[in-house]
Amino acid sequence: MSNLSEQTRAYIEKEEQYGAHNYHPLPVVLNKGEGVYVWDVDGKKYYDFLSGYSAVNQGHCHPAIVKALCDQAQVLTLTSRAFHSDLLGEYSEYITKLFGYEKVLPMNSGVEAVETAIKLARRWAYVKKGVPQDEALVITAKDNFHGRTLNVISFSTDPSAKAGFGPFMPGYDVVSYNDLPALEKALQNKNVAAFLVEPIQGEAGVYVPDEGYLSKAYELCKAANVLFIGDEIQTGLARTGKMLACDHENVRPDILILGKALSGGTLPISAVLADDEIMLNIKPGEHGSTYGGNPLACKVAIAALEVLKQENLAENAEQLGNLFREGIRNLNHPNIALVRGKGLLNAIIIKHDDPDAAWNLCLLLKENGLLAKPTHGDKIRFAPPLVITQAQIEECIQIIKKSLEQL
Ligand code: IF1
Repeated sequence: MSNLSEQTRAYIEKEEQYGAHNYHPLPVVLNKGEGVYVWDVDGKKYYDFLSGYSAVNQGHCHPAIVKALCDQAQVLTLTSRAFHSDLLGEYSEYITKLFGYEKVLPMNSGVEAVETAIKLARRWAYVKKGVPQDEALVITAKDNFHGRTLNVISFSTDPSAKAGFGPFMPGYDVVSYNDLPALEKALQNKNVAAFLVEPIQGEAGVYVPDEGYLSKAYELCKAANVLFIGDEIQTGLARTGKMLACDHENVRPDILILGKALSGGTLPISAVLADDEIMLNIKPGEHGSTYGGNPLACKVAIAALEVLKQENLAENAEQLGNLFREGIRNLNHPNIALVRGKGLLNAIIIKHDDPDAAWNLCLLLKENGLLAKPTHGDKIRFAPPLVITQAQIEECIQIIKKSLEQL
């Protein structure tokens, strides 16, 4: 904290004094965001290469999304589902037609949507597959990240997300990611309801599975009468160069989970999409949430999805992602072990004998005007808003180059 301005230090100290210490943020205090940029309280401008963990795909404070938020906020924000609203039907039709499903169940945070998907899969297993009550199994992948509720961390393999929070929920089987034989073996259990998987593992350091893994995994699930649940909370909504990461392999998840950029970073909005055969096993009064499907969220989500389409953000992510990975590889820098990713979801694996190298590089990047954060030690995720331009990507590669030279 040595080279921080007085006011930055004051903000951080107040947050530490009165706020839980459940994060270790980079020492920067932001007070403005616009497009690919954020500013700190000292007026310094940065490229945002985290994008709110991929919630700000459309860019900070996108005018069309903010307009939808502000307009609807003056009219009606919440009815609860005890009554109908004029927007839930419109939004439900819009999003189900956009992604090609029969029904949507609206929730708020990503993990709530993951919980909802698991409940739908278990209920389908009991009602449609004939799995004995309370014996449904969900298979997940090692190094998964699907959120932080007690049920979801029950199948985490990351001690920092799980240790010290037991007891945990039963009913899960974990197989190594990108490992079809392991999945095939686990699918032999007749009580398996679903396979829950991230098309690319984000928190694990942008782990891209082999070409064909997702489509083969889907086929294995179908052969075993098991639902394929795609968690696209981070990889979805144009981030990886397609509307959904599963689109790269033409896989249509039986249950699709969306979140984060569904609101363009304005408020928590998540959604679970499935066909009637799966969705209608939950009857009225058997699942819900106070804010799920609120009219404000419906209006904002339509605007956020419209922006993705109208601004061709998936195509932009595809092109600029290739440019980014090529530019980083061409640095041929000794401290870069590799760069991997798809579209504008990328990570650089740092090779350095100093265990804090990734963190120190992020501090240098900050000094040089680019905000990024390490994930799991030696990996740095680079995920700018998808509205970034080629010139800006090229400038950021130079910032990364300069920072590496200062490391
Ligand atoms: C944190 C990163 C982590 C997610 C996927 C569900 C959720 C997430 C694939 C839950 C949330 C966030 C949570 C945040 C850090 C960030 C994250 F990968 F995106 F960087 F942790 F892995 N499925 N990811 O990525 O959604 O309930 O948070 O809305 O918890 O530290 P949520």
